[in-house]
Amino acid sequence: MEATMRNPRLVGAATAAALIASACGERAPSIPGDQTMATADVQNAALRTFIAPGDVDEYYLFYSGGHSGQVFVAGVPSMRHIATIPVFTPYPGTGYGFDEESKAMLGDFTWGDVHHPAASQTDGDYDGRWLFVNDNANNRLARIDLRDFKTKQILGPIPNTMGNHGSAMVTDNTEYALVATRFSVPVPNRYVPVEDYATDFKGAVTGIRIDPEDGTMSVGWQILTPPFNWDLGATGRGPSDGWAFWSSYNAERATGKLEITASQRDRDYMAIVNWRLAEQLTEQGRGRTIAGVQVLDPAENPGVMFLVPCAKSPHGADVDPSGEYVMCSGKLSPTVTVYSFELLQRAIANEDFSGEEDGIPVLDYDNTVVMEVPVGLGPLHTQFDGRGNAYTSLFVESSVAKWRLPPYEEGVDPATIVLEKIPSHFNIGHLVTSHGDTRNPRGDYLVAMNKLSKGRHLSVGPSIPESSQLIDISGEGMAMLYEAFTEPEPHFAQLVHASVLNPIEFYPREENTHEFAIWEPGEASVERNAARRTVEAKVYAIRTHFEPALIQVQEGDTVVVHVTNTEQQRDEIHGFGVVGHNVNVVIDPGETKTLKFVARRGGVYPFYCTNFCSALHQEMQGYFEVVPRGQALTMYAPGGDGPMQWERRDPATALAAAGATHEHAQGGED
Ligand code: K7E
Ligand code: CUA
Repeated sequence: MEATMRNPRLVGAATAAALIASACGERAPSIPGDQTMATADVQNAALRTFIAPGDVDEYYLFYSGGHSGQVFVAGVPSMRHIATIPVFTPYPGTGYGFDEESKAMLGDFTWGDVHHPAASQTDGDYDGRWLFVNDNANNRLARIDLRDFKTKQILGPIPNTMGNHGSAMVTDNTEYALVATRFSVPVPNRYVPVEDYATDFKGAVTGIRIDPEDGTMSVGWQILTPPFNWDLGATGRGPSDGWAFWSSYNAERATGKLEITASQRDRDYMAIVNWRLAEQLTEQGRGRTIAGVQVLDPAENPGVMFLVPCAKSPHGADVDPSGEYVMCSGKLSPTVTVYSFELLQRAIANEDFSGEEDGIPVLDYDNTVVMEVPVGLGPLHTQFDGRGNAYTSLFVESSVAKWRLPPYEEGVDPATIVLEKIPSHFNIGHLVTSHGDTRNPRGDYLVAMNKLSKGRHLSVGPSIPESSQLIDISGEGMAMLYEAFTEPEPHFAQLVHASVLNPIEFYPREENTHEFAIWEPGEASVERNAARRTVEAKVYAIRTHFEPALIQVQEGDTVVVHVTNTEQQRDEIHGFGVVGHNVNVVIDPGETKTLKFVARRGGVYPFYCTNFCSALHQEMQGYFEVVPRGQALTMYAPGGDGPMQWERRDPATALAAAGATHEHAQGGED
């Protein structure tokens, strides 16, 4: 034990038991990197984060996978990775993007850029139904069903939208997911020289309507905006319910060297959008139809949108749990600008305007701001603990600042508002607290998602993982607990208490509505249409075989296979991979999936179960006989038309085999 403690490289990887056993060492162990934790802190951190084998975590952390196009799921406090949910990117691990159903959802794209997951809410708190995630790259929004952790819908590309970054945030009762453009383009998109950017390019804010029953997304309304770059937004709650807020950079309407040209002004804008009014105006037909969407021009629809100046080149916009305070982090200003919603409304009512942009009133700054909180360098995003505190990520300072929310006493020294800082390693982007963007933050954990981990892990060459650090915020002071690494690249996350979710363990057979599902081996079939050169098969899958195990087709045939995994038991997943044909579908218990390929080359090609399912998993295989052109098929009637004939397995033998391996694989549990 002593030897372990002396080797700083091993301390981070040591088990809690080892750390506790060696707790009485005299010197504090150092954690790799620049951070030194006292022995007592290490012990506390180990105890807080150690989840014994067989125990489960308290929270789900859903963090976006950035340009990997996925969502990662980890347990908190252990930070153990539990699942990857593919959304915009094919993922052979779950067969996503290989079956016809998910291929259709992905369309022509094989990647997306996921930044901001938003968990559905009821009465302003997570309800565990859906997770909406944006695609910054291809202007889409996806819905993941939290009942089975699967992507169910990809909406888009959303019309009149370029770069869906300011997205997704859901309204208090998930009436809408709101999205906004990062890039501006001519609307409708056509060629206009970029030198006409300031006058002829437009951004847009869009309300994506969510069906309250099944979560189906559709484009509701759209507001055309000046060509600012909308960064990120937040929805109102309580007094600010019905409103939404977005930060923007490039109030200069500049192009070219944006790092200079878009950083000229001392202030950019926050947008204040009355989404309920946008909904009403759209119902009244006040929009112009562009690319099939009702688009509102805010100049012609007063009241739908306002602007207010905010700290220079802001990044995040956030709303506190009460809904009374709205804030904008000034990336290039060491402050968070805090507004009172009441003062914003008063300025709107009194027409207390200091200017306008393309007919959109700009509210007076001084009469709406409560405080410029001097949080530190490079503030990006803010979350809350429900005890009156806010936590802002400081990219440049590589730390998290904890500060006090208003109301403030008269003449308060702004410096005293900032209570504490804790270093993060390094260059933190987003942070998330438990239920941190709801009415009821839980105030126990904070996860810092850092952008530049710079080797706080075993070296894996130049392509470096991202670091996420778990911070305890339950006490007076913040305490670093744990550090985990992921593939690129988490931006925002949702930290949802496990009690909110109730995922299924398998798909009940009665729910399977797939047209070609089968539940008995006798229903398995292979049909060839000689004239159309197609073969369509219904395949039955169960431990430890496919029925049929041999499918004969003719070279050049288009082959469609519907595979049903007839298991009704947790974790009995089967795959169907076809060697040499770039096909692998994975079918969960009770699920049916369709795969399709063209049998281009004569020969014999195995198919096999790709998901280890039982002691006889390796035996779960079969063959495609691809009979060369001009050679007669032998398993069909002359002419190669109609049903394929084969000798079916004796169901009794099959069941016995399945039962035997079942016991072996499951240790007798049923
Ligand atoms: Cu700050 Cu796209 Cu929300 Cu990344 S964004 S960090
Ligand atoms: Cu079925 Cu492996």
